[in-house]
Amino acid sequence: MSTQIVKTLDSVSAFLKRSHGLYIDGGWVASQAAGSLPVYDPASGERIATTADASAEDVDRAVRSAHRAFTSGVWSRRLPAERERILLRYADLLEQHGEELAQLETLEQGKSINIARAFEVGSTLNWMRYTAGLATKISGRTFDLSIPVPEGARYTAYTRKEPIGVVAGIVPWNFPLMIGMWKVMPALAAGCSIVIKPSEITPLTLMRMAELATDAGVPPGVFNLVTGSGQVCGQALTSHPLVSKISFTGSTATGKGIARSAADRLTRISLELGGKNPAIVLKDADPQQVVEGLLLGSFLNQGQVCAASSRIYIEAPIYDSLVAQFESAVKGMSVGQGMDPTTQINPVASKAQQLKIQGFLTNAREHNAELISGASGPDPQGYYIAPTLVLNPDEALHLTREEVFGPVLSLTRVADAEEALALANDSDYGLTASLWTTNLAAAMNLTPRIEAGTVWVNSHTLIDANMPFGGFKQSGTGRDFGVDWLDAFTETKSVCIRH
Ligand code: TXE
Repeated sequence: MSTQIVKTLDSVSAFLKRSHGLYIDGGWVASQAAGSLPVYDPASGERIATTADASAEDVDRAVRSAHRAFTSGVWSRRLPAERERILLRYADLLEQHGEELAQLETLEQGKSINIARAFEVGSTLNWMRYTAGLATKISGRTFDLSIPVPEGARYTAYTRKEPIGVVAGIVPWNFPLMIGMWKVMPALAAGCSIVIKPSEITPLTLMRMAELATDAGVPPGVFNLVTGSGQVCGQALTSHPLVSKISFTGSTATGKGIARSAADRLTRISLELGGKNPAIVLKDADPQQVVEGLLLGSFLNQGQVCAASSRIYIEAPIYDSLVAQFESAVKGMSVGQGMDPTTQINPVASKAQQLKIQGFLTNAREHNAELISGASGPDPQGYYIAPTLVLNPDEALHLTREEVFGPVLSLTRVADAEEALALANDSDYGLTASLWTTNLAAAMNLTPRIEAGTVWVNSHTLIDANMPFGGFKQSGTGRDFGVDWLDAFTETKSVCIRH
């Protein structure tokens, strides 16, 4: 065994061995359901933990607890500065337990320990502190009104932003800790209570974060967590009548189903769904910047990133030379387990995801697509996919239009920027895109014509707490991050005063 492999902390081993329940009212409780769900290490396929498989009754208990906490005012009517201070303390606790949480994430999700430390822990800290600060910035506006009756009366109105109530947070498995905190933090900063459901594939880090919330001073019931399947636990949570808002990140198909059921009660929803994100490379682009930036943008977290670049359109004069550089980079990538910090490509998160990606590649081979692959994984039981380039895929290939969510990147030769733009926009998705050029006029002309919620120029996938993020078209509704983030977790109340 390589000496490079990070030694698992005793606290991580102890956490994995625990008998896990549901986090309700500030502590662990047993599920009323008999079943359980395994958690596997994607590097070996071995079971590393067992979690509860919550029933609809369990979910009802969690939502009622959150609702009681909300209506009691113990959090929702607390001074904003007190909420801010507790949430900042919560971030400090993540920092103190950073290595433990990074290791748990690598073990349940498969990603590199470097990425777990830098993103799941490091970036999440930035988001947590940014969002904690929003608790003290919630504000409305004042208005003079022109209502003419009764004669002589005057009216002044103002708006209040009030916490929306109980939030249901549904979290996927690609960045479980970070995306989980993208739901917990704005909900708590706004004064809401939350019931969060991690993915059944990767529940562990959020379970630990539930305990740390209590340690930070978040009152019992304000942050409840249920583990279970999407079909039972997720469905019961998103359709619960006491849930006022659903914040969902996941597949477009599941998101549409949740939107349909939310329509019955007009439950507020934010949906952050999939992407099939294009990159347009013009002939004047800096080749080194392109290759480095798009390797990161495409292969980070094995391509399991909703914002990942997955189809690259390159102007003909530089196509061959860029393909050669991508090929040599992909063939040189080291593949191995996430706990080995020297590896660049790690297993994907689940057997199901591995099979799904393999299906896309089989379909491409059946259509005689030109594929270039790097090394495969060391352990046949692990969920490895070799990093792969697909050259000039045609419409017959499923991967041309569908989200692969794996280390698979297509490179297509185009005649000019207009052809690239037409192909880039020819998608049901519209989450992110990037444009690579040193020509300022071209950048300014093209960015408004790209149909995507985020457009990067000369970078891709780099997000920030202060920059709104969300999708055009079927990539979702609503925006996360930025100074207006809490709007989605509040209702606006107009107060009209006659005087
Ligand atoms: O997602 P699901 P899956 C894409 C990616 C991936 C594909 C399938 O292409 O290959 O989706 O992944 C919960 N009511 N993304 O099947 O089903 C589920 O338990 C309520 C992109 O894992 O959307 C989990 O917690 N909840 C994405 C969460 O939804 C339900 C990240 C996501 O699972 C539910 C992940 C239901 N009926 C996958 N059914 C991104 N945007 O980053 C499932 N869930």
